[in-house]
Amino acid sequence: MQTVGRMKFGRGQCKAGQKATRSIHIPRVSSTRIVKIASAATAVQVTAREQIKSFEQYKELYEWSIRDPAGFWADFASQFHWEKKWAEDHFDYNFDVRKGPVFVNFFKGGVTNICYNALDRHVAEGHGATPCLLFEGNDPDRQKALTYAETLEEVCKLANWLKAKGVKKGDTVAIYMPMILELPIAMLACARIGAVHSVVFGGFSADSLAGRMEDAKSRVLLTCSGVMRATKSIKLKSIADKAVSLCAEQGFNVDTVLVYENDNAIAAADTPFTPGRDHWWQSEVASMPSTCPVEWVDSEHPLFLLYTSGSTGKPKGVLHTTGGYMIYSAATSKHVFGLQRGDVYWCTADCGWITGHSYLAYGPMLNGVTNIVFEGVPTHPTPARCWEVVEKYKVKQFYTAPTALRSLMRSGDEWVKACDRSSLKVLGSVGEPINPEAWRWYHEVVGDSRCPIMDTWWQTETGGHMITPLPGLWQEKPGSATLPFFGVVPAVLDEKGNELEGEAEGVLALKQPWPSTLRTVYNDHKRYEENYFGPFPGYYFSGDGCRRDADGYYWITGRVDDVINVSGHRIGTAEVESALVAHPSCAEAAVVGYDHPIKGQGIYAYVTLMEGVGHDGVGDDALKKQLVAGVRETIGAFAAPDVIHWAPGLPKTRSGKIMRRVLRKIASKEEEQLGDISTLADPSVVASLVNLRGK
Ligand code: 6R9
Repeated sequence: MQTVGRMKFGRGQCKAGQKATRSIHIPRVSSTRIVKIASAATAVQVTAREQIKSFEQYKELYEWSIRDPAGFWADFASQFHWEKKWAEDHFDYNFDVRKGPVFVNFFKGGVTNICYNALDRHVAEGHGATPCLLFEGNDPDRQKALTYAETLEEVCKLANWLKAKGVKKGDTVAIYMPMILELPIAMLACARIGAVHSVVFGGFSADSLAGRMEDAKSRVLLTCSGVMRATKSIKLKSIADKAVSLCAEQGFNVDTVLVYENDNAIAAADTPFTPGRDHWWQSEVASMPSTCPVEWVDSEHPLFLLYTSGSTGKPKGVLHTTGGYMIYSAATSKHVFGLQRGDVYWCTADCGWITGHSYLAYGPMLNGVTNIVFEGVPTHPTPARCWEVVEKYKVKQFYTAPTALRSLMRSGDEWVKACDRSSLKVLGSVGEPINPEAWRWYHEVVGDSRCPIMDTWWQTETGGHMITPLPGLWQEKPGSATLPFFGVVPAVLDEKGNELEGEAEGVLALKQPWPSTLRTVYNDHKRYEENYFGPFPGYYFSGDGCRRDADGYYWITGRVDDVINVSGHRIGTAEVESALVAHPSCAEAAVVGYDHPIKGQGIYAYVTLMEGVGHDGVGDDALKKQLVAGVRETIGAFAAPDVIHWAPGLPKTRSGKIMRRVLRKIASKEEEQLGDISTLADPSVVASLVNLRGK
């Protein structure tokens, strides 16, 4: 592992692939950081509103998008409904903290509504009968379908219910639900009335849900009785109740809870219910009027909050706004997946993560496609499940995470080959670097060597794809996200913030805003500026390392901060450490990532016990179990450490800083490559830690 300044380079999966047929020159842009760019008055020959047919066309459009973002994005936005058009100088920004507060505006002066554009617009254009949402249950016999017109009615009913409960424009609404149709419906209902949704992934614990509701001041919570995931039932409402009590203990009252009865998992009779505060979805929402006027909002009106992990303990509430997010999620969905109205598209991500926001709830519906909402897991009842769903609905575009592919790949090719996948045209990957072996399996076995693979690099903060291939327009290389999308100007920086040209390795930063740039960290603009714009003034700092090869292709090498990526889920090591330290026997904890064959990275936790606990700082298996259970309780099951390593002492510098580099080497059994450890206060700690491996 290489060290650049304070930052560590993560796993290097960036083996050079085959030579690309063409190389691309990414134009440099002006270094002026405070800019106001008016729309170009020149007549435009090309447009990104149509399908893009050649690499030359991409290059032409890309150059336009960088030279004149205001004009380029206005052209794309013109196909949507705007109650009021944006101003001529709708785009301005400052990315340089030295010059004043960081801000980004797109489509300033414009007034619109994303729910209107995702639903009403299609109905108004005569596509109300097109299937919009297809539900595929955990149990393969459970399915449901809603057309665009029916989805609109459901959204309106819920929007009316929310209004009846006093939810107003700008209020935040927490959503803690499994992958059932009511989840995207709830998101759209909030957007319809200008409320800001804050979806909390159904795998999070009561503590995590409570922290998010409190931070966002969400007085209304939409939830569900429970869910079946494979053969396991999860009582979501019980967890939600605990979260509401935790909020009350902190003096914050969640006063309205709407509960959907998911009776195949947990019936109403088995669901805790507090009359007055709680309401049953099926009985109250169904009787609401099925039309609801749209709340027209300014382009920069907040659309949603989504909490994500960073290098410090407290998750950040990433805020996205309406107009820019709408246009960027629509544009990336359209071009990256080649979407056309009526296509059957399937993204396996949960709406609790950004992928489920941009590439399930919003982007695809803005394009009028048919979206599958999958409640289950890819291996239930058998590892053929995904391919059976592909065959059943004739899925054209399929978007999933490398961790799912690695686990399916292990189950053998026969599950895939037993199903008809001839409908597939485009395959996508997201969430973590895809190792070339999984890439090839995806391409050759799943896609029968016919379908291009879109390895999409992006983040909660970017709201949409940043670096990604476009189908068939240039040659992919297994493991590379390839080239930037329109409007995206990547830069590879050295540790001092110098931009590296040509072939280079460093940290990945972005030089100018794209429409769905995060606008702030909720209630903490200072943290936004320090975290994303502080490390390299003038740039958005991604937190990822990358390499650019001779063809200009980007290879993401993993996080360079204290964030680990487990099965595509971002987890802050500091969050796991504070959950471990909450155990009365734990004096100190240090968490690092290590290579895991299925999850990409696993969680490796070093634990120092309190004086008098265990023998010579070594505990027993029961204590390990308790520590792991504590993390499940505090964060959620997906953050449970894979390994607990007893650490009577941790490798610290004389100033008391833990040398995580050393811990990573010991976790990956590479202690012979420790490098210089002379700055350690007590170098003998290393040998004693190595001796305790597996204890
Ligand atoms: C969309 C999403 C973001 C982090 C990101 C990076 C990793 C995502 C990737 C990828 C390599 C890809 N990441 N896609 N790394 N190749 N195609 O996952 O958002 O949950 O915020 O995670 O995930 O490390 O910084 P989020």
